Amino acid sequence: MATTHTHIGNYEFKSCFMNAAGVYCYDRSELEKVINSEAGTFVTKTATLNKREGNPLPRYYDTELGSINSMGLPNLGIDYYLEYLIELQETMPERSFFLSLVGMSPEETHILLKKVQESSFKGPIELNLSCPNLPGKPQIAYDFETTEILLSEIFEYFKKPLGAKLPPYFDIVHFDQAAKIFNKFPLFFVNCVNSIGNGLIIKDEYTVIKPKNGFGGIGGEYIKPTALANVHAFYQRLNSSIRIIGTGGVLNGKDAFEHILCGASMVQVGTALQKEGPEIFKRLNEELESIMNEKGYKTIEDFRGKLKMI
Ligand code: RRO
Repeated sequence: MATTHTHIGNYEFKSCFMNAAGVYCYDRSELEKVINSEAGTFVTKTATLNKREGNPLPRYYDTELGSINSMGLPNLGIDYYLEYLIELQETMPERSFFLSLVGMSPEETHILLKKVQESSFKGPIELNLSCPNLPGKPQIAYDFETTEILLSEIFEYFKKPLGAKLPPYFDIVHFDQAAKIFNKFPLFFVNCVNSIGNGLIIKDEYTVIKPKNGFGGIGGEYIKPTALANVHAFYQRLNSSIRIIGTGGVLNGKDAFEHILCGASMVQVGTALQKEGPEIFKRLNEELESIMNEKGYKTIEDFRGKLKMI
C-alpha cells in the first residue's frame, strides 16, 4: 500500500500535504483545525514583528478557477506564533510545524530571525520573499541584488533550517539567475510558488477586491502550469541539498502527483483549502495514494523528480 509520508532533511511528516501560508493559519483556532486534519503539518501565516490589520475589505475573492487576494499581511505578530509553536513542541514532540515570517524592511527581517535564532523553536522556518500585496513594496525575490544581500546577511548569524517562499518566475534566464544566487546559501528548501502577483478579476464592471484598485495575487487552477514549471526549473538547477515544496493549483491527487514528478518533496494547498476546508486533506491523501497504487509506487521518493521528457 502506498503512503504519502515524506521528509525534508530530518523532519518527518505523515503526509506530504499541508496548508499554504495565508490559508487556515491566522490563529490557534485555525491552526488546530489543520493539526487535527489529515495534513502532514502546517505553516503559520507570515508573521511580522508587530500585529498587522492588513488591507481594507473586501480583500479575498473566490472564482470558478481560483482566487484573488490582497490581504496585506494581516497577522498576530511573531511572538504569538512563536509561543504557540514552542508550546506544540512540548505537547506534540513527535511532530514538526513551520513558521513563516518576513519583516517590513530588511532590518525588521533581521530582528525577527534573531528572535527565532535565540528562541527554543526547533522547526523549519519559511522566509516569505514574495508577498505581492504591500502597496509601495516590491516582491523581494524579483530583485536579485537585494535578495542576495539579504541572504548573505542572514546566513552570517542564522543557523536554524531556513527556506524561502518564492514568487513565480516566467523567464528561463530568471530561473538561471535566481538558482545561481540560491545555490550560494545553505537554504533548507525553496517553496515554489506564491500567488501570481497583481492580477485583476472583474465582475459586473467592478473590481472584486478593494485594495490596490482591484489588483491582487492569483491562486488556484489558473496557476498550476506556472507552479509546475517553477518547481521543475528549480529542481533541475538547485543543489540537491535544497528541497522543494510545491505550491500552486493543487485541487486533487493528480495535481499533487504532478508537483512531486516535477521534484516537490511536500505539497501545499492554498485556494482549494480555503474553498473546501481542512477535510480536503483526507481526499487529497486518498487520491494521491490511489494514483500511486495504480502505478506501483510505494513512497513519493519512487517518482519524485522523475518527470519524463517526450
Ligand atoms: O497577506 C497577503 O496579502 C499575502 C501574502 Br503575505 C503572500 O505572501 N501571498 C499572498 O498571496 N498574499
